Amino acid sequence: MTRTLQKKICLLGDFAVGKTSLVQRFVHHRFDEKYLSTVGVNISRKEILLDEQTQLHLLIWDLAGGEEFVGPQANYIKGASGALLVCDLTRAITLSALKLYAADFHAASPAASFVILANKSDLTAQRVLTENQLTELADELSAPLMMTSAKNDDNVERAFAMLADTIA
Ligand code: G3D
Ligand code: MG
Repeated sequence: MTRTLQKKICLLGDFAVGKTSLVQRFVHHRFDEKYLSTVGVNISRKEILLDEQTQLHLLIWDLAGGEEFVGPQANYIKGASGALLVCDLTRAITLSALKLYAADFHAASPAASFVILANKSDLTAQRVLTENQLTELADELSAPLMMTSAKNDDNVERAFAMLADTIA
């Protein structure tokens, strides 16, 4: 006997940290070098086999840039079971912004889980965020942390799978 769960997750993070690229990589197995600014909300669907009995249908909500995030009453964070909090290793400000996203999200969905993604790990020469800064936020939010590269397909599948495991 199999059971099917359906869960909504959101991607949160500042403009251009790589949210859409991560979803593209995870859902479609590709990375689009061409820049496509997200307008509004994109909803993608992905089926994950959690174990032999359980199939998870993930509804992945990819939000527009940080400046369009309108707080806990926003429909797109309502009903979400979890969120990927994405920062860009080459821009320090994108890490501090995650506290605000986490607070708004938590206010709307107190039981929801987070996984923090430090994206663009391929850009080693431009990296500014330190291990300490990252683990400090991870400790504060009690959330796991993963270094990802949507470009090189590094840890992307594992990051989504980690969130899927915690919400299922
Ligand atoms: P957003 O959805 O968070 O706004 P996007 O971010 O997915 O649109 O990505 C913003 C820019 O970062 C894009 O580049 C994209 O190609 C790039 N990017 C995303 N993920 C990675 C990554 O892991 N490594 C590298 N090197 N670049 C990445 P442009 O140049 O088009 O702005
Ligand atoms: Mg986007």
